[in-house]
Amino acid sequence: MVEIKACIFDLDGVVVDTAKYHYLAWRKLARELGFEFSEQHNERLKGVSRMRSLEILLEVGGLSFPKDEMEKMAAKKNGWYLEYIMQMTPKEILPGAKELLEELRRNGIKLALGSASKNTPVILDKIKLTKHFDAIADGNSVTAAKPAPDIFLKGAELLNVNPSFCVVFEDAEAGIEAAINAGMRTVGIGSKDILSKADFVVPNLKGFSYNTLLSIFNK
Ligand code: B16
Ligand code: MG
Repeated sequence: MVEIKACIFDLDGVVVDTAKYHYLAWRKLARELGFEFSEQHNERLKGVSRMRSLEILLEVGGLSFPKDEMEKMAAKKNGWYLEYIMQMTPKEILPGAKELLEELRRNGIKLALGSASKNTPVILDKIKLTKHFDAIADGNSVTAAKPAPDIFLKGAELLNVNPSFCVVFEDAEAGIEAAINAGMRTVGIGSKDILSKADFVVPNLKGFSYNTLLSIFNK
């Protein structure tokens, strides 16, 4: 039996689908640079940091630039991305996520958000979920990107819970690896093929309850 004291949620792909906005902004940058960036290419950017995303994008376009140019490009893309996320509303919370957060809190489970995104505070504010979390570990407080365990370890530290009592909800392979590297349990959100390293995989959080969590881990 595994005692569960805390749950840590990834943001993009678990609580909201911001990947579609990242995609539109990256595609705009790619077009400006003279090449097409497909949705399939965009899959490679999920869960990955902003600068690593840009490196992958430039790799797709067969281009390379000095570091200072890359910083400017990343800032430009983020400006476009911000225009999209500023329009977000609570309607964009993915099915089941808010209900699960509320039920977990009622059952005494501590809650953290663990995301690579530096825009986490803005997004949580727009979808009105900031107060649903006891702690926030994001790209502003942690520099080492997933699959490094740092973001999730920071979340556990802020909650004052030992990593072995934490369950991470993640949609990206790099995120599942980060959670495993942190010594935590994992629930993958998405496809079993991609998230094969997770303890358990569900297609989304719809209908996922506190009892589901207990039935998976309290055996
Ligand atoms: P930003 P997550 C990640 O969010 C996204 O999946 C990834 O595509 C993005 O590059 C990264 O955040 C950084 O985002 O540019 O807003 O700092 O899945 O860790 O919640
Ligand atoms: Mg994600």
